Amino acid sequence: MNSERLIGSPIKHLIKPRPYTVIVEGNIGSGKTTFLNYFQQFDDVNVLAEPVNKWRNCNGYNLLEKMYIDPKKWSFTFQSYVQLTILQHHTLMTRHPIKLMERSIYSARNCFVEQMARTGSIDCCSVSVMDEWFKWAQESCDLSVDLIVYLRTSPKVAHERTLKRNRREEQSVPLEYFRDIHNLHEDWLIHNKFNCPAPVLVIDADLDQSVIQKEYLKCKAQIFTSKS
Ligand code: DCP
Repeated sequence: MNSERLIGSPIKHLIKPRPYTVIVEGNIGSGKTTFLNYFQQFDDVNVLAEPVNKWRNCNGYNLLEKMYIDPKKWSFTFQSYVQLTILQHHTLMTRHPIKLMERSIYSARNCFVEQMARTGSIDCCSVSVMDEWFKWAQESCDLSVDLIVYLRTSPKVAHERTLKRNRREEQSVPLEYFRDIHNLHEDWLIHNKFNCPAPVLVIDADLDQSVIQKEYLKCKAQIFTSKS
């Protein structure tokens, strides 16, 4: 999916003009991968799927699994690695005029780290360290985003889809966790409780696959019109 080279230097002034950048957000199981797959067909779009395979294999360690088995012990390690791998996507140079990213450093902080901090899986010292990295990254790199596509689902639908797709690490994640993550997406993208880096396009992602294609078309129109 991502055949282009990761650029080493994060220094802002060395980065060439960036592409029109869209981030795709939504609960676990909301359909981000299906949405991204639809955009693979367009030559103008560089599609960057979430590096979940890296999270399942960091030098042989499955950090995603460790985080779900023992959140207090592993959440900080896991989220630090998420932050690094997502930053690599934010700073990736591309010859494509449009960059479409699954998730962002913003949802990592506002939804997942926030949930972990509130429930005590990450202590406040660790959150401070992550926030310092976040601030440094914002000052040093161009993390601008032009549009956020929010695949909005009800927590129950997201939970059911996740159980159905059967990713081994996620099988015992309770509905309550999906509710927490949903509410934080709502606080961030609908109720403006955290800083929102771009306008938000909301899609009803509870819709069935057969109907949601129409929503994708609307999205495509907005993305291609806005970038030109
Ligand atoms: N995850 C996390 N912290 C993050 C990002 C993701 O704990 N900052 C976890 C939640 C999931 C897994 O990583 O267990 C992948 O989550 P995503 O929602 O990002 O990706 P999905 O594959 O679930 O997306 P979709 O089903 O919408 O395609």
